[in-house]
Amino acid sequence: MFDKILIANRGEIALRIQRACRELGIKTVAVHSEADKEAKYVKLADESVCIGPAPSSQSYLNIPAVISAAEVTDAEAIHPGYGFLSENADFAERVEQSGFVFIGPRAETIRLMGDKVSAKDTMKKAGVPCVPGSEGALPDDPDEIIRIAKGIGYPVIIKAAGGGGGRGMRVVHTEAALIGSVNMTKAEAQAAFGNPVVYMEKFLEQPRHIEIQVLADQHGNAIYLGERDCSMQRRHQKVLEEAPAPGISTRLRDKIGQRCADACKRIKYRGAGTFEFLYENDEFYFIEMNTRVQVEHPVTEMITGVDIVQEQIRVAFGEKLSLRQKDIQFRGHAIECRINAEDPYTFVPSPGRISTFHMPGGPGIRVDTHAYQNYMVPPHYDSMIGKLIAYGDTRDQAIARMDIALSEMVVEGIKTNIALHRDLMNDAAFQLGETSIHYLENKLGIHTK
Ligand code: MV4
Repeated sequence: MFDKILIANRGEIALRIQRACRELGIKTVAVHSEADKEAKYVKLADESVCIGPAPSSQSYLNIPAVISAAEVTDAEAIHPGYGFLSENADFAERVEQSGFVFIGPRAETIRLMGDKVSAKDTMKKAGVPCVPGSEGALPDDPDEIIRIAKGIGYPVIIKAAGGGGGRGMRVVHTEAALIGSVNMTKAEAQAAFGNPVVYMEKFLEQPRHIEIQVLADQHGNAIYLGERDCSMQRRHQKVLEEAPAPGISTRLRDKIGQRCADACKRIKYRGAGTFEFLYENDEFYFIEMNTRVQVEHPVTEMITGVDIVQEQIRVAFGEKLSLRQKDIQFRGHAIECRINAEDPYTFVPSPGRISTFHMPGGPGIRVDTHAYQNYMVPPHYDSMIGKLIAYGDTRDQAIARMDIALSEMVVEGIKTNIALHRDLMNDAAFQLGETSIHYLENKLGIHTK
């Protein structure tokens, strides 16, 4: 196994990766910005290197600084976590060219999935069901674009190949608005991503956002770890996630899961990955693939017992997956609430010093956080200060345990979204598992306007 890994990230995921390394007997190097000098995971790491000033552009996104830190500490591999450099193909390439192992897929896979047109084309060919739409990029000829939209049927959505995660999209309801919208999306895509390529899909009105977790090794093995429902979101920021997704049958899970695992084998995928789908009228439609570990991976760990981060490290080292598909059993239900330093209803960030910090406990409760009493939440980064995960034999038990855990949780000195999560645990539609990607924004609209 690796002797030493550099963790190119911060916050709760830096701590999470460090814990996985410890259990595997691997030494850790923390890299940090000047704003994160006092962080818990920096103190707990075997070694640490300051890689730059607070702004992430000068520290966590500074590729030469990260690679130099690996060189001076003699680390063998780099774990990128999520966000920052985790889906940067150029970074993955430079890590490997410098003689380190990138804990993630090959650079070429990251590049393929980063372009949403090539990602969709690849998955369609691999037998993964996709949203009906244009065959690849839209052509320049307006008449042809009009013909494609007619074939799909309105409403349609125009998406940028370089976008993803909700950036660079436009819904079109009528033929009269089509060409103007395409041209506007192309111009925005060029400005934002340096790539004017756009494609077209049928616009699904009330879908759920359900994703499939996969793991693949370098020996041709790939498995799926079931799905997560991430529909509860606001402005493309997930608020809570759960596994399994309410109402998905074992048969449908196995069918879509196997398609994803087979696609991984076909493209020689390596590591952990997530297939994002829109789910409507009992059908899955692929939209994008994430080539990193995700924030919400713990809900899958809770219902499968698989340590996803340890598996990432093992397969990066070249080991075979420690589990076969038949070893994977889905048991119980897990919910994750993202705890953010923000106003619970305006969502305005609320950095500052945490004066009081009490975490909940008890059966089925897991807390992944780097925060502590007197911790200063820096204003420079994402506002997530931790994740509260509740497991139960049933969804109702997981909700009840989450509500109790939230009631025990005390975070003072900054604002948090704990009150919003309590509200959601007691929301009738959430309790019935009857929500869509638009549910939270509609609910908040009614309460705040
Ligand atoms: C869509 C869609 C409806 N129809 N595609 C937004 C993020 C990006 N990953 C894809 N997104 C969407 N694509 C079709 N054909 C609606 C969304 C969407 C969405 C998707 C997942 C989670 C939250 C969302 C919020 C608004 C829109």
